[in-house]
Amino acid sequence: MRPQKLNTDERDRALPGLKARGWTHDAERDAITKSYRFADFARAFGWMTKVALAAEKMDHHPEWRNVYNRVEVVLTTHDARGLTTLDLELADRMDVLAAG
Ligand code: H2B
Repeated sequence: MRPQKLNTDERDRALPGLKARGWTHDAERDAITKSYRFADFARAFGWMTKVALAAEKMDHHPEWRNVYNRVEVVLTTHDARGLTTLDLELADRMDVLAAG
């Protein structure tokens, strides 16, 4: 079973921690977004490669855009039309991998 869309309480509990780590909630899409900045393109793409492998294992994939050393990420669960625990997990993985 794929996780269900977070309810209001679950979302309100998750968001403060995410906001403290640089994530923003897009209420219209019920998505979280973050812009990562790395030293250069090689670091940015190296991180994307690690995230891609983790995402594939989770069968949960980011929407993202890379311009040189920046990666803009949007996480939401398309099947649920909003945030699920999969997005929280992937956000954690991304931040851990970005920390090195
Ligand atoms: N990624 C995201 N972000 N949301 C989904 O709903 C989703 C996904 N669904 N990756 C998965 C793949 C689904 O399409 C496959 C068939 O499991």
